[in-house]
Amino acid sequence: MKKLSIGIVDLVAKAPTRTMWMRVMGANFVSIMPQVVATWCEEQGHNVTLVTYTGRENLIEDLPAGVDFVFISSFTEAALLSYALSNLFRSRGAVTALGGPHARCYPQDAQKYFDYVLGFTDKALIHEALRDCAQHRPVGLRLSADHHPVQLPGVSERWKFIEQTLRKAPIIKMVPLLSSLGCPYSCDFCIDSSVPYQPLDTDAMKEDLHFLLGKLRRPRVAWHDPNFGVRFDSCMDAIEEVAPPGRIDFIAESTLSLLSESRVKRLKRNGFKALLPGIESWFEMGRKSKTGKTTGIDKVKMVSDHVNMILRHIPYVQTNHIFGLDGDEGPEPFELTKRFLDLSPGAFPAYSMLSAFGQAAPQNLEFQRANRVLPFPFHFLSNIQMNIKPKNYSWLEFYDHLIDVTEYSFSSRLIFRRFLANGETIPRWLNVVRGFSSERYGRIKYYTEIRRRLDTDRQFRPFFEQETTEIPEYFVEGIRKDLGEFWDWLPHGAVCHDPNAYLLSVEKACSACNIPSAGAA
Ligand code: B12
Ligand code: SF4
Repeated sequence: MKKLSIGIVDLVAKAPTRTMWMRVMGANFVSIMPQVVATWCEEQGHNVTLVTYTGRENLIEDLPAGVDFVFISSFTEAALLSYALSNLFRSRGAVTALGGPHARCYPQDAQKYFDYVLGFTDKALIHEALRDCAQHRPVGLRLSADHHPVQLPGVSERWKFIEQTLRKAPIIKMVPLLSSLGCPYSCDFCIDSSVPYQPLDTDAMKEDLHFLLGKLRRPRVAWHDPNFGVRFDSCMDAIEEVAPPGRIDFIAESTLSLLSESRVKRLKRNGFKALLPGIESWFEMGRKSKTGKTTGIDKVKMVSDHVNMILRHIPYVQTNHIFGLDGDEGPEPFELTKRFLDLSPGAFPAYSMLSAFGQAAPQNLEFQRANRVLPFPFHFLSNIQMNIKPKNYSWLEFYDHLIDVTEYSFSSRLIFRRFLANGETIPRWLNVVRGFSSERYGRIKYYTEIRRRLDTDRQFRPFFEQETTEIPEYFVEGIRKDLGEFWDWLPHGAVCHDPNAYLLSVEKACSACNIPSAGAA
């Protein structure tokens, strides 16, 4: 097979940016798969250049001239940048492929702009694409493995790609690892709601940790498992076997139901410094937070006790909450969140709006059937802009509550209380920087502007109320400004997408084989 020049671009940022938060933390938000794909390509003898884009790099100069094949890894919020880049590299003769969350969620749209759109990706799939290495236009080829790979290249094999990324992180340097894929829970809104839990080999995990201990004085590991610690004892046994207590710092996303006090103490002994449990709702998902059928203020108190217990042992706890769920009504969900913050001042709250990311979850079919999904440009879809019409709120009510709870959460008073409640220096200051930079000057500013325009911008209400699909100029202008020089490469029509493409594809498939489509996913 011909030796190819391969470029791999990991889009951590969605556009050029110089914010403090991205400067300090951007390089720590890289994905594992671009490094994995780079390793698989090199194994085949190809020349590989991996660029991690944190918003400051020169994407055109950093890839070699005359590159044959470009893989782009993109979240939906960076989809428009990825489309522009694909167009640019195609114009220079390259074949392009998209992978990552956007490719899994919106394959029908991405096919218009890429030669290949990859879903679940294993080594065989990458080899297949490279063997073919052909233009597929105007509609790209959709490829997917049956499931996630059963094994990934270890840290030693990925080291040169990891090391180049670590050099971009000025203060805090994290290495991403995985000990499992998928999840045994099935939260309706989640991309993993129907992906079976799949633990990875613990021997490989031990090798990774052992290798890191030989390379870094005090490694920091971010577990990218959707839900870390489902097989708690085998994971912790593996860590304890190779890493002396306190030699590695760990961060993990885990459900509250897995975090009993004895386990949290074991995590502490082994250097876990940050945990990100999902609370999601005060009225639903009790199994996940181990609160059973308890709801409302009683659930707030139970969860708060649990979170405070964790905070006694672990210095940084980010609690994940979702607003706009169909079960929510009136001011209560927002007020309960404020009470939770009063009771757990050390927790950093991360708010997501209910979002239907294309075909991420079967539940999205219901939203599409009910015609509740709005065609907000991808650039704004990052859990911050709700793209589903709320069931029990008008948009005005929803934004009023949202602004109120976010202002409360990131008021100087609460940022200060959080500072005092956090025990260690790095978590303390991270919370302050994040509170001011990304939340106060980022989110609150955005929500307030949307709310203001719902009253004053003549294009807003008709779009939000689904009387028109015409994207308000405010959003288009925002994209143009953000993308800068890449705007000129954005293919015609790419700002718009069909929010019901998933439903259409299911109905088409069902009519082709004559199976009734109700409930099909
Ligand atoms: C770990 C994680 C993070 C980590 C690490 C992020 C990262 N860069 O990987 C952190 C905490 C930093 C994070 C941040 C965010 N996240 Co996040 N995150 C996850 C999580 C829990 C696991 C993803 C994971 O690594 N899985 C393991 C990998 C191996 O599986 P996979 O992602 O499915 O990948 C498979 C294929 O997609 C493919 N593939 C993946 N990447 C690539 C790349 C190439 C080149 C190729 C060819 C193939 C390929 O191969 C894999 C194997 O089959 C998922 C939820 C979930 N349960 O999956 C959300 C998720 C991916 N995150 C999400 C979001 C929205 C965000 C944020 C925008 C949130 C925010 N507002 O800040 C940021 C964006 C960060 C960024 N731009 O990099 C959404 C993405 C939806 C979308 N369509 O964009 C998800 C799906 C959660 C959700 N809301 O449903 N996240
Ligand atoms: S527990 Fe987390 S990863 Fe698992 S299905 Fe629910 S939201 Fe997704």
